[in-house]
Amino acid sequence: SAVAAGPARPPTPKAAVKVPRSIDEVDNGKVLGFSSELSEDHPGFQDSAYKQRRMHICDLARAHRIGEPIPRIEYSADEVAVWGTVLQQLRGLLPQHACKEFLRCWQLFDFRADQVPQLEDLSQVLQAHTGFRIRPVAGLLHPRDFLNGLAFKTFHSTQYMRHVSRPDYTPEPDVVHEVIGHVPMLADPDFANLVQLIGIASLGADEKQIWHLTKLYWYSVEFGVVREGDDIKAFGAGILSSFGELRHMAAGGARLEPLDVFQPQPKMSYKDGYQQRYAVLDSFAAGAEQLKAYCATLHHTIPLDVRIAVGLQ
Ligand code: TIH
Ligand code: FE2
Repeated sequence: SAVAAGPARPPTPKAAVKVPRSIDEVDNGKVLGFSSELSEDHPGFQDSAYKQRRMHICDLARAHRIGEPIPRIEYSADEVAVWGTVLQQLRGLLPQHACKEFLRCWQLFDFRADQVPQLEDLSQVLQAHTGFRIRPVAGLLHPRDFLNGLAFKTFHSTQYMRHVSRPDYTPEPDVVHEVIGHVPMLADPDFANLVQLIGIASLGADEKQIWHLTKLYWYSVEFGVVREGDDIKAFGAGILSSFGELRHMAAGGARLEPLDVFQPQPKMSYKDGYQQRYAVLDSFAAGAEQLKAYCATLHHTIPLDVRIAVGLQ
């Protein structure tokens, strides 16, 4: 065997992994970063009014309970202006650089430059098309909870706006990223299936598997690109929601490497700016098959009631 020889030792008992039985058992409170406390290199670090505004929106997310409508945010004129700027810039780039599934679903949403879409309304559209719903969250959620949510077709989403000084790129998820990057893709049934599959694979996964799944999610759902004929198109939300990143991709600013879900994935970071490498899928369907094949190798037992709840036979 390839395992290094060592003194025989009984395996260390693993802490039991708690498998949520419904979305109510998925905690949206373990936020690891980018909540209302910003690090020094964040574009809004010096802006106390901005930090206060985020605190307010984060408090609303923390108070939200499943089954209640997502609170509507009255975005300020400045926040609407940031949204409008990003939308207008992206409108000039997406038709050429976004994948066809994205462009098809984009038409379901009537985004306007003078109004930031409300998560509650988007959640209703998604529920009608793919059964996905949105749940507000105060910042970057713990990976296990985030992935577990996907199993129950629940997408945890931030609701605050990126800082006005950097409409082109933010190091973190924000409402623009969620609404433009993720929401249209989640209206596509095949994509939504794939995303739920990553979530199902995370139920009962050990820490190592959670980490691998987090990276697979990052290199596909966040930063994946796909071949369309001779072209490379974006489907990753982190590319679709940032006109800086999208230009970087369009200019060939990053290496392209095929996604191999069975291989260890490169390091991922929220702090290193534009990606230096994008993982390429030959087709959406092929990528989905690969991910499914990987998920099938994770032999952990999902209790029967949970299997039924997420629609597994
Ligand atoms: N960089 C993206 C944007 O500016 O829209 C947001 C993020 C995507 C993934 C991680 S952070
Ligand atoms: Fe994201």
